Amino acid sequence: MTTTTIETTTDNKTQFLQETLAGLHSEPKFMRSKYFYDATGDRIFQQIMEMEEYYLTNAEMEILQYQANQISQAISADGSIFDLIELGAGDATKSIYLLKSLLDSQLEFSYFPIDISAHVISDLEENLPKKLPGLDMKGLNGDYFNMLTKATELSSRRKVVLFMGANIGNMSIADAGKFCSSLKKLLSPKDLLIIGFDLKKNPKQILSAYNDKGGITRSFNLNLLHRINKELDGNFDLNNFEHYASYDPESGACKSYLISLKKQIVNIGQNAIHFAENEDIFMEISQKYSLNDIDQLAEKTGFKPLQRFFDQHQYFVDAIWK
Ligand code: AVJ
Repeated sequence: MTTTTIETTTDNKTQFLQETLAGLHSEPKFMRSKYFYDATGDRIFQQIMEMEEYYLTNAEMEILQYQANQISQAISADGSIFDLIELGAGDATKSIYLLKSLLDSQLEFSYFPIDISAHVISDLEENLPKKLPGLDMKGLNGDYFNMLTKATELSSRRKVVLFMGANIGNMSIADAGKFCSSLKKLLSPKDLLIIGFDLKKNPKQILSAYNDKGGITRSFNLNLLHRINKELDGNFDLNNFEHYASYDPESGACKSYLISLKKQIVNIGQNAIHFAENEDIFMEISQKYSLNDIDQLAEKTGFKPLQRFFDQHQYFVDAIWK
């Protein structure tokens, strides 16, 4: 079933425009962080993952490197035939360890990586089969739920859903609850969810991961303005906006903003957006969890926590829910 076609939702651009305008006409203003990932955004995110301050990647990498076999055993406990569906697959550097272990265990599965970035999906389709001979895969480009529904149409085997990389962190706790409930409704009782959370820890460590000295996170945020200029005929002056990150240890919410440095009007096509001096655009949440928060999320969304896997510092956890 290895193919090179990419399933893309139509009207991506119309949706990008509508969601952007809706956010910028709201009070307070916001943008959707899923739009960070154009080709440039993908590249900057790679740089973020290599930053000294961004501890998340190494932590989850360590989990996959050393515990892939245990995770693989947990997956196959209910049978050796299944589909592995990965939400927000990225470059799959972490999942490769798990995929290797599953292939080595002679399990019968297809891999469906889903990503919002078309570029990411075409790279995966090009490179993964070379790295993992014998892997049966099909990449799906689009929103999680559209593509998850598509994957369930393509196959009716038991599903193992991978949602790693702390991607759940890009939702508020309330939205994460809605997301997990909807996901649970799409799944059958034997299906599994493997979900990665960044854990609450020293607030300074968290804040510096999103406010790095080199200004990479700053350019990651500003790149969305650049993307709007390019793709939606906008005229943001990037010099007139400043990156601001905050972390609240009580709620675990790490948030980033762009602050308008002056009163200004920005045009997006025919639409005029007014900014007051020091007005903020909420760009992204990276929610941090305690172990208790995680169990509560599972419980209120109908999942049963089965197992969890930590890195040596307990910065991060990959939890298996049924
Ligand atoms: C890809 C959502 C896990 O929130 O840590 C990194 C994205 N944004 N630095 C995160 C991100 C700024 C990242 N996730």
